[in-house]
Amino acid sequence: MEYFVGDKEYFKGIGKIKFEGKGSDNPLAFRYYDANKKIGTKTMAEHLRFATAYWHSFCANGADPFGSPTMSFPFANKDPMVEAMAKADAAFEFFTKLGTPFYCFHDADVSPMSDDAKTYEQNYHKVAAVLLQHQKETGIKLLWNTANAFSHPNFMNGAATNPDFAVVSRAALQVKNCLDVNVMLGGSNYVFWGGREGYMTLLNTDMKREREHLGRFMVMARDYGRSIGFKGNFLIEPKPMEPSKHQYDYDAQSAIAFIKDFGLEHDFKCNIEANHATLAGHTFAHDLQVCADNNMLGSVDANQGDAQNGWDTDEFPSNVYETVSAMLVILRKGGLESGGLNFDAKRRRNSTDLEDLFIAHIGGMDSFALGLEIANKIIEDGKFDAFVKNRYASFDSGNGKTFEKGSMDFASLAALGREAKIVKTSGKQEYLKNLLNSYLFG
Ligand code: XUL
Ligand code: CO
Repeated sequence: MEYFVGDKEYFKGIGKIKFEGKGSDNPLAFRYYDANKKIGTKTMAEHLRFATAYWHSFCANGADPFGSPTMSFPFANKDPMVEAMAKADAAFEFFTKLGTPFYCFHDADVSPMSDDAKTYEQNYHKVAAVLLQHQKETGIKLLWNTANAFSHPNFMNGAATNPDFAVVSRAALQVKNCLDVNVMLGGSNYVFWGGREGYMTLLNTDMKREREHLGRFMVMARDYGRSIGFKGNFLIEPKPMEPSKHQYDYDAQSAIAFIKDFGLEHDFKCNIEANHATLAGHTFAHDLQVCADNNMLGSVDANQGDAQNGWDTDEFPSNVYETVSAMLVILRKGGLESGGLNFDAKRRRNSTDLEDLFIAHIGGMDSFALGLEIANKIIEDGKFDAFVKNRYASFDSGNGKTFEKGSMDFASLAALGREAKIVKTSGKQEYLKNLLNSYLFG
C-alpha cells in the first residue's frame, strides 16, 4: 500500500520498495531484505524491526561546520508549524514506501522549538496528534522518542548535569513532554542520550555532583513515566565524547554501572550505537555483547563509522562483516524483543538526490538482512559455538567446575597451581577468521 495524505505526494516517482532478489540491478529494490522470509521461527521483519530516524532523514540538510545546506526538502515552508505538519505527511509516506515498521524522533525534529516553554509544549502536542493519526492510518509504530536537550544554547553547559538548576528544570520540562507524547503514541522505549551530559574541563566542573544530578533526574523521570502508564524500557545511549570532551555514559560498561549505581536496573537498558562503540575504542559487537551478558540489550542505533576518521560519521551500515558480528550477538541473546534497528545514519552531504534517501536505507536494510541470514547459518551449524565451548572445557568437570561453582578456597586453588601441567593451546584466531569468511563468501 502506498500512503500519502490527500493528493500531495512528496517522493514522486518512487513507489513501494519491493524485494527483487540477488539478480536485480534496480537500485530502488531490495536484493536481500525479504520482509516475510522466515529465518528460523521469525520473519526477517520480526527479527530486524527496522526504524527510520526522523532527524537524519527529514531534518539534516547537509550543513556542516564548513558549508551551508546542500539538500532541499519538498515539504519546506516559511511557517515552521506548516512545515512540521507537511514533514510528518512526508515522513509517513517515506516509511510506508520503504517499509520500515518503526520510527524514532527528538521533540525538536517533529515540531518547532521555542524559547517560550508554553509555545514549545503547544507545538509539540499539536504535531503529536497528527503523528498519532498517521500511525493509526499506516500501522507504523514509535520505537522511541527522546528530548533534544543539547542543541539549544540553554544547554551549552549541560542539561540534567547543568550547574544551574534553572536549566535542569527546563530539561525536565522537555523530558516530561516527551514522555507524555510517548505514552499517547504507544512508544516501545524512551531514550536518554546525553551529548552535553559531560564536561570539557575539571577546572570548572564538580563531576561527582553532576553525575549524581543525572542519576536523580533519571530516577524522577522513571517515576513520572511509570505514573502516567509508560510500560516500555528506558534506554541510555552511551557515547564517549562529541560534543562534550568527557561524557558520563562513555560506553555500555559505564552506562550499565551508572544504571546499577542509581538502582535503575529494573527499568533501564542500553541503546547501543555502532559508531559510538567504535568512538569508545570498542567494536560494535563488543558493546552489544556487554549488554547481552548483563541483560541490558534494549535497542540498537544501526550505523557505521569510518575506519580512518575519529568522529561520529553516522554512515549507513554497508559492512556486512560488522552486521554479521552484530547479528550473532543479537540472535544468541534471543533477539531484540521490544527494541529495533534504528538507522541513526545520514546520507553524505553530496548525496543530494531525493532518491538517495531511499537508496541509503535500502543498503542498510540489505546489509542487516545479509547479516541476519549469515549469522543464523553460523549458529545453526554450531562450529564456532562448539569451538568456544571446547576452549573452556577445563571448567566443565573436576576442579575447574568446583572453582566455577564457588566451592573452592583460594589457597586450594593456588595449591593446584603448584602441580598444574600447562599445555600450550592455540587460540586459532586465523583459522576462525578464515571460517567466518567461508560463511560470508562461500
Ligand atoms: C548522537 C546520537 C543521537 C541519539 C538520540 O550521536 O546518536 O542522535 O541517537 O539523541
Ligand atoms: Co544515536
